Amino acid sequence: MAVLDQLTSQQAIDLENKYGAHNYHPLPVVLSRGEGVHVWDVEGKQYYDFLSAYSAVNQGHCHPKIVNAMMHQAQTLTLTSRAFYNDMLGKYEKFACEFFGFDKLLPMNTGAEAVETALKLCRKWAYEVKGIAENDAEIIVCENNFHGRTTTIISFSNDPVARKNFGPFTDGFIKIEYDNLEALENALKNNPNVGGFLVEPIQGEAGVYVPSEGYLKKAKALCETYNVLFIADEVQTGIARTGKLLAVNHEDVTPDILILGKALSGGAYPVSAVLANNTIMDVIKPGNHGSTFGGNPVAAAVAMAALEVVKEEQLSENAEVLGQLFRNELNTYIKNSSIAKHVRGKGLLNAIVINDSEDSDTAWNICMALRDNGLLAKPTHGNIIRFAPPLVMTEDQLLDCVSIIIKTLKQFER
Ligand code: IF1
Repeated sequence: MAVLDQLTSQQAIDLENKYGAHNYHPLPVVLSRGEGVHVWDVEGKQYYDFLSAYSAVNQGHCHPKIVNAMMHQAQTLTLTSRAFYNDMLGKYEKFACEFFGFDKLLPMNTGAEAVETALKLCRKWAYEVKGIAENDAEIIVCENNFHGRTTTIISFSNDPVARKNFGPFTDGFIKIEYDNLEALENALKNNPNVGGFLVEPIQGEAGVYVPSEGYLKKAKALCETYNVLFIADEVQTGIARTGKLLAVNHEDVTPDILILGKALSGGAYPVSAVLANNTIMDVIKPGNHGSTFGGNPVAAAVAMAALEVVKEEQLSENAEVLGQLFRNELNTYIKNSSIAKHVRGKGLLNAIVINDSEDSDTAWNICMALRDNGLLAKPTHGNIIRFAPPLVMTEDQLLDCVSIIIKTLKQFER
């Protein structure tokens, strides 16, 4: 079969099953085109995308401004490595530092790489600025976190499926309950060697857990009191997803280290970044850290275009308004529903809790029915379905999706 022959959905699935590692269990739908809030399968059926590639496609699929920037740079200069300078990286670094309000940016490619970078940066700052004895630095993390899939990151995960048989693990992490300031203060008080606190402003994969009002602000204040770096992982919550440019903006919190990924490129290209001010970032010297593709010209061009779209199309404001509408509409339905228990979220990062046990396949079956009804979503854990459409959605499209979701949920009412 010539590789470019048009496959049927089943043929595409069979090829992945036969030749691809089975590290995912995708919903059985085979997509071949995306534009804005829509994707199409190989048979030509149209869907609303309510996952946005886990909040990487905030700007909508194949946004013309982003694609044009990528195409232009791809025909000009794709990669120099950091062995030499190029004419795009400095422009991008300046643009992004001014966009988010930091002195410096360290460019990487995936979210996990950016998280690893932030951990290394925090540790180096802990030894060279805070004065913790080398190899004694601790970083506080939260139970039920998700920060990526590298060995160090899963070392502080409590997801058995993500950890089993991948040991031995990396030391130097203290786990505390999410959204618990007393736990944070105790950890800070009882551990003099803490260099940083790594936290998701909203725990996405855990099930879109929005912390109590004021949690982030008070957590940052505690970190200041104990001279510990507040590290915000905004890979999923950033880039306008929660109704502000960054989720920490809801509480006017400025992190010491900011981690970005996913929609930093609008889903067009792997782009991630770590931002910090000079007192922190200047501990990094030549040879300390890097990557072949980190800061490549295509990534620079794509990220600048993706961030311009956020501003030009007022995606934060749109996410805020449509998010409120989504939760209001779903809450009205949930009042009389036997299948949906709860809707929660911020901006257009939301989730519905299904009235069934965590190990039931009801949430999966609902997502299969949503697919049949023309909307794509996927459960996070067990009985929780995440709903995260592209932020370019219109009110009419959102209301159309709400009616599809409610119509589908009603099919499961007992
Ligand atoms: C998968 C969800 C999971 C992230 C946060 C870092 C990363 C992610 C807050 C790492 C990545 C992705 C990874 C993908 C599914 C998805 C995800 F929460 F977004 F749904 F798994 F939890 N920090 N999240 O959410 O970024 O290296 O992937 O670029 O691994 O299954 P990455």
